[in-house]
Amino acid sequence: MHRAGFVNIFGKPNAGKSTLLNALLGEKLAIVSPKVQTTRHRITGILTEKDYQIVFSDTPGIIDPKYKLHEKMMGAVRSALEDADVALLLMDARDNVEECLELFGSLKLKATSLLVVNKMDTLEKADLEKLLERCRAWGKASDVVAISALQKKGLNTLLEKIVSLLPESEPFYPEDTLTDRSTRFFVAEIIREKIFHLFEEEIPYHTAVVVTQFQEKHTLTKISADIVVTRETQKGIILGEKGKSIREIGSRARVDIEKFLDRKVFLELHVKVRDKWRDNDLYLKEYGLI
Ligand code: GDP
Ligand code: K
Ligand code: MG
Repeated sequence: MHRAGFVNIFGKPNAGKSTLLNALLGEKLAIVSPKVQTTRHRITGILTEKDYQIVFSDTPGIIDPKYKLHEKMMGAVRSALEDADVALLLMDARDNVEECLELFGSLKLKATSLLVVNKMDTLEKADLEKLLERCRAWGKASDVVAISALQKKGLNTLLEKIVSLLPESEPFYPEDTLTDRSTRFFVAEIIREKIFHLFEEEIPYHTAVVVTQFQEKHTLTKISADIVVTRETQKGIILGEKGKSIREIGSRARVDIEKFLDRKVFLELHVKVRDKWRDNDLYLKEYGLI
């Protein structure tokens, strides 16, 4: 019998959704950083084995609709909620368990769910046992699983439980499909990840990355990208003294893009100022955010 279905990963910012998706797929699909709200888009990763295919989605963290961008992100969370076969409710083992369970309960899920306690590596055995007992007593999920996405522990058990909850179905995608996202999208995400790693506080949240040129030449791929910010002062910060910062973004990003494409890359970055891009539908559309 062949099973196939859609599985969405929910959880508060920093629960480890992107790390889990990457661990399950074995590729760096979703960017990971310790900052909240790193993930702006739904990212799909497809795991195909002989007798099952799972289409995973990482959803943006659940947050306040403060800007238009946030409203769109909430829309993505809701649409993910509605079309999953199985929802993974992911919590950080160190978070307040009652708050997490209340949040998950408030989603009023119709889909079958698995309560997944991530970061089990951070707790002592006895504390973990106590936490799992509380989670089992909750009763709103089909099952409870403890994992460490970072250390790749408990993932096989998690996969077995997911598969057992999927409907009988033919695969949805050809077996060699890893994602429904374009290469350009991943390139932009890799550049955005470097900005998250290099700059403090506000800057990354005011930044979008758009790949403007992607050309496969004979021995290398030539890529140009715009880093879009909202103010001149931010442009100055991204550039850095004598262009030092943007060169650093470029060289770090190039290393990862070359790994991702398995090709030599020539990367050119430009900074553009676009006042209030986060509140402008046209820009959001251009950046693929809506
Ligand atoms: P997301 O916001 O839910 O997508 O979370 P990320 O995947 O970006 O992870 C947030 C942070 O938690 C990163 O610093 C990860 O390295 C860390 N993290 C994720 N999974 C684990 C885990 O199993 N154990 C530990 N100790 N840290 C983890
Ligand atoms: K994060
Ligand atoms: Mg994420």
